[in-house]
Amino acid sequence: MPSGLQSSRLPSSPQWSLLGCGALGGVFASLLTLSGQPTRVLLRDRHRSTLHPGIDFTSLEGHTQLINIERGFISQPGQIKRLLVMTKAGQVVSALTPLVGKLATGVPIVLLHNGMGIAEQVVQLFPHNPVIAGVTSHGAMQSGHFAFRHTGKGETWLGPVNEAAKAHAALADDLGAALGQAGWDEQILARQWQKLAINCAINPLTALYKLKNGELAGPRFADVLQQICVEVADVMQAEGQPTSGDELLRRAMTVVELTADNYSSMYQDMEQSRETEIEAITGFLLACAAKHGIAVPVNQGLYQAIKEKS
Ligand code: KPL
Repeated sequence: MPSGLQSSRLPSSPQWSLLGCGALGGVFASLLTLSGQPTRVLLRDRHRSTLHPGIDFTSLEGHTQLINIERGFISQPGQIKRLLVMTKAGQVVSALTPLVGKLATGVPIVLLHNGMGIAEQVVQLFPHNPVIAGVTSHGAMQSGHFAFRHTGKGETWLGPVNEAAKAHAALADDLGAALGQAGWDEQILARQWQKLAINCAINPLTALYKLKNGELAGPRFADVLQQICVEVADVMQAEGQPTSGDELLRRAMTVVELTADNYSSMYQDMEQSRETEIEAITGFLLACAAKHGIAVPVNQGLYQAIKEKS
């Protein structure tokens, strides 16, 4: 059963090590630090020679402050007590691989990225660690070198990927103390699918047409959004996730409204010439569709268009 959303503040907690300091990683690192929880960012070794100022963090209310944050490097990670992985989906495995053999058994690994199909690979890499999957609807933007803006307050849900992770529901309480809301849900797979559906609907279209999320509410996108959602619903049903195209469309349009002024992460990635998460989002959907022999032509077309433009 899902637990309620938590926002309790715990007196002291083990240090968070954050892997991946992009827009969302930077915002989470800032919010965790501001909540008084010991936090550091783990950078890749190629960043050793780069200048690392403090984090220039702009809150939802528009207040900017400089946050001093401890840094470590992946080749010499020191003692990791709990690991929060916030790299892009496509970089999770390569970022974690150098930590194989260096992470103590039992250290929880929390994965917070868009898309699906990655957590299973992490369980194979770290068979003796609790692996936790998360979904979040917080909005974030990177506005410069180590400069991050929190652009939307959302919910965060965590849940176990493997058996060992089931003992770590308290991680959601600590995240909740920093983010305002976070909850633990044993059925995290269902939430991952719901988020995947929203990402399939919003991310490729906003990236291809260079739109803010809210612009998808216009009448010219009504048909394509409905087709995307019907195809995703077909695949979800085949995967044992009961839903309908209408339900997914309603959820996607709610997010379009709530994040109307935001640029999707895929839009931001394309603008910055970064690798997008299309493989873990639409690519994952296409792989599941192929497994069940389901045609998903609209999502297929969007996948190809993003690949060609990237
Ligand atoms: O998760 C998102 C993203 O941009 O990746 C959405 C929900 C679409 C919000 O922008």
